[in-house]
Amino acid sequence: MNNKHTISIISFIFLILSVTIYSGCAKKEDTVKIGVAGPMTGDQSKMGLDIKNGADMAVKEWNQKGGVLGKKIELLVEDDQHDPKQAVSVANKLVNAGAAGIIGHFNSSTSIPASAVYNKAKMPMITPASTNPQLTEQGFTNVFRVCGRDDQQGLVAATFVASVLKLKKVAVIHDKTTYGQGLADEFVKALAKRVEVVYYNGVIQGDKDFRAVLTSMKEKKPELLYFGGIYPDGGLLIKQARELGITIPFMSGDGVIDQKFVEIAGTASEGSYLTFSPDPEHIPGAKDFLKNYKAGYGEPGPYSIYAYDATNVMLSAIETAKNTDGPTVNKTLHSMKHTGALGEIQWNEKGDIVHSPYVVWITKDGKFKEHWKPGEAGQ
Ligand code: ABU
Repeated sequence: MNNKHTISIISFIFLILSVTIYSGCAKKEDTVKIGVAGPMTGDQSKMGLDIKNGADMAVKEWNQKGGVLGKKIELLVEDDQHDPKQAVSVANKLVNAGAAGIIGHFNSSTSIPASAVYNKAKMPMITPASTNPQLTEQGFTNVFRVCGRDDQQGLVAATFVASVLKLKKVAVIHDKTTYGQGLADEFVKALAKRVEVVYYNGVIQGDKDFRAVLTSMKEKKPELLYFGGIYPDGGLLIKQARELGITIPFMSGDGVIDQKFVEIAGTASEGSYLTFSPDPEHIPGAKDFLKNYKAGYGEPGPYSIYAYDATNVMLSAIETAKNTDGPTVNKTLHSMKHTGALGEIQWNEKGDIVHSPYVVWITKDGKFKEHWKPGEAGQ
């Protein structure tokens, strides 16, 4: 090969490298990508879409003010179909797409396996809704939640049953999922033998007929039915219980508190006790969120505001860190005190919020109303 040829080949390689490096940089610098993942289709899609809308609203507000780090923010929406395997696939997709952070997932059974993928990539993850304690017990420095935990939620439910309702015998049914069974077990643990569990059983999530389980439960004469699971099954369970003449109170957690529960159960939803955080309608800082969300997306679901706060705190951390480097943003999140629509967000070393938020709500005239909070009379 003569010198002329060598120079031409080197020039060609240099040109290709320059184009590749330039186009790579240009692509990377276009936008800051934030992922949002949850069940966007299927029977739990109401929750996934609520979360997507909350994140979307926050991103739009940031973009109207110029974005973050001088770039527009792009929301990457992924559907995990509340399936753990699909969640891992979605997590890999978001990592490969170069997302700077993830808002999600909804289900603890998807957040936990997906968190391992994000952890490997050192990508910050803030779940608005996954309450199973295990998520933040893995020692991951990139995992955060803006909701509470099921050990806190189970304790509030158990205190209410034992000290306010003063019951002696309860039945516990769960949906065999990480969240549903986990919450049911936390409730049983927190009863601490003050109340006898006369019936304990699991059902298959998505089943349409719970009559056999309810009939065997009825024979044990419990004074309350506690359910660990999500609204599609919770709604059907209490509807069929009432059809079988079971009149005892029904109690469940944050996976059930949605208008879809009322739609499915109808009048059987009346009087249901549900644990969740306090009503944003009574939180002054939530006023603008509620007004703007209703104007843009309709009535907010229980976790819309959590997704909004999670997205805002993620973007604030990126802005404070002055870059999208995962470890730097994770460190920033750990040291942040952020005032969100729901109030102050501050995390402990595990990534759990410092204050437990749970109160007991009741279903009345097809709506949810705050009913009792720890510390009130009756304990
Ligand atoms: N916490 C409500 C349901 C979502 C989950 O933790 O699975």
